[in-house]
Amino acid sequence: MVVDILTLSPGYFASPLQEGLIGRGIRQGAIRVRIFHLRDFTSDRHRTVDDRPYGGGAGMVLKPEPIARALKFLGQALPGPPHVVLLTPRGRPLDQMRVRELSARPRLTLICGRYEGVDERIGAAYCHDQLSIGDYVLSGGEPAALVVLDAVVRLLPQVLGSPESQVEESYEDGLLEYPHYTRPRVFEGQGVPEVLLSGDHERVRRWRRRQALARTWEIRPGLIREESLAPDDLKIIREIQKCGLSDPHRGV
Ligand code: 6GU
Repeated sequence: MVVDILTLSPGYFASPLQEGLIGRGIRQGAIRVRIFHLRDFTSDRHRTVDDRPYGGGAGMVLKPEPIARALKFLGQALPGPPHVVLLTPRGRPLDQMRVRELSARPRLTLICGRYEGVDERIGAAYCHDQLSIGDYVLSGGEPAALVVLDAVVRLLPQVLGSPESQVEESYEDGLLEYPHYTRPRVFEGQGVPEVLLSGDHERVRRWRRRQALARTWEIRPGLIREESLAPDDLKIIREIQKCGLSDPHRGV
């Protein structure tokens, strides 16, 4: 997979691309990441990338021409057209389903907007998608590009250490994950739920499912679509609705 990032802060990416799973993915050749400075695609003496908004108001707007030039250049540089994504707080919310779709693309181009905005005509004419990473405002799309990259890389099958057990991870089945414990058995007065020490795999499985459902119900009820729940899960949800439950030490 080849990911191209268009940015006004190319230095921003220097160390994140060397670290962790992204760094490993790059070293293993599972993914190639290329950083392009938008200023390199300007054509005036001052290398101008932004301008005042039509209609007035505060802030500056990223001019369309440098972005268009960069995208045309990238389109030529490699075979196969890239999937072009504009990162903006006004985009559709990123979720694991979109991450999965993105990770299946052979080529991805991420455009880092600045929060004042990118000229609307870029989104309209050049972008397949506009994505936001959450309901808050960042000063630029660069952190969002790293978020997308991290989430995508960990799904690439060639990346060593990308978990096989991804179905158990938060969001892969639409639920938040159950709580985890490791040694010591007592930490600052807090124990470990007895069921996890029981060695009874079926009880552990049921407890984890119940915890996942309870946590999701409490913290992110919007993630639970009752019509798509299995009968067993629905039964658990009904019980949680009646008695409330996510204390890990109660209930199996
Ligand atoms: Cl993608 N960009 C900016 N500037 N702010 C954001 C965002 C993106 N997603 C959430 N907030």
